[in-house]
Amino acid sequence: MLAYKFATDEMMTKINILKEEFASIHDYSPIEHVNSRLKTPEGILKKAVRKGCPLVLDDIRAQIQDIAGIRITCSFISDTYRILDMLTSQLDVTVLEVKDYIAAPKPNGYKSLHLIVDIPVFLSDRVDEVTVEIQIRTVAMDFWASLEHKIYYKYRGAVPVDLVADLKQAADVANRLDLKMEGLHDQVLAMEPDGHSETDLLEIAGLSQLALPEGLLAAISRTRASAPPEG
Ligand code: 0O2
Repeated sequence: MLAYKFATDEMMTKINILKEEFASIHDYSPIEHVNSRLKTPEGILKKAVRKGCPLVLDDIRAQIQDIAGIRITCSFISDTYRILDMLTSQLDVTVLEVKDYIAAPKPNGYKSLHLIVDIPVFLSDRVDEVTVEIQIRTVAMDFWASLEHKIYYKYRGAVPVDLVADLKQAADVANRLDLKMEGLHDQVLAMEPDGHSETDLLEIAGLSQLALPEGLLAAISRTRASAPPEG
């Protein structure tokens, strides 16, 4: 379990670096929230029994791929694929599987991108390749999945037919919201290609007369724009 904890910590560092880099350089982060969890030994055993996996450590390690789990929530669908590309292109990340439940949702309406990777964990006497599952989805998909998960557990899997139909309908509504928000986001981006107009720079009294790099002026302008009003 310790190796899974270290692997989670490593992946979380990678994801937080991407998040902070985006927020600082691009003034926007495709990542809204990140959280992680380790499956409990009881949860691992239950899943092993459910999947018919032999209760032997090596088999469990190979077949239960979400012992270490990370969930990334994004604002827009395009961001989920962007994050997937950024993580899968890192040299020390070995991609085992990508399950695209956004392009091909589960019959109940579940949508999410699942990325299963191996990551090296450097221990005192060896290097272990440890599997981590990363679920990447939008806020709307996450909202739906959390509620569906609660309902599923409340009814111990035997969810009444009406509720199943309502949940499917809610998943469709969430998808329409995602598409609408993405469309609005695209419109805003098309209006302001770099998010800051020329006049922003000129409004910085005095600074524009100095021979400062344009990028620095833009950064100062952004900081001022995002600062709360004085007084
Ligand atoms: P928990 O309690 O969240 O940990 P497979 O090996 O592909 O046959 P597996 O490993 O279940 O089966 O893979 P899958 O389908 O990609 O699911 C992995 C995890 O995704 C699940 O873990 C859930 O967290 C989530 N998930 C998958 N399907 C659904 C769904 O329909 N609704 C919700 N809310 N979450 C889902 P666990 O261990 O099943 O559950």
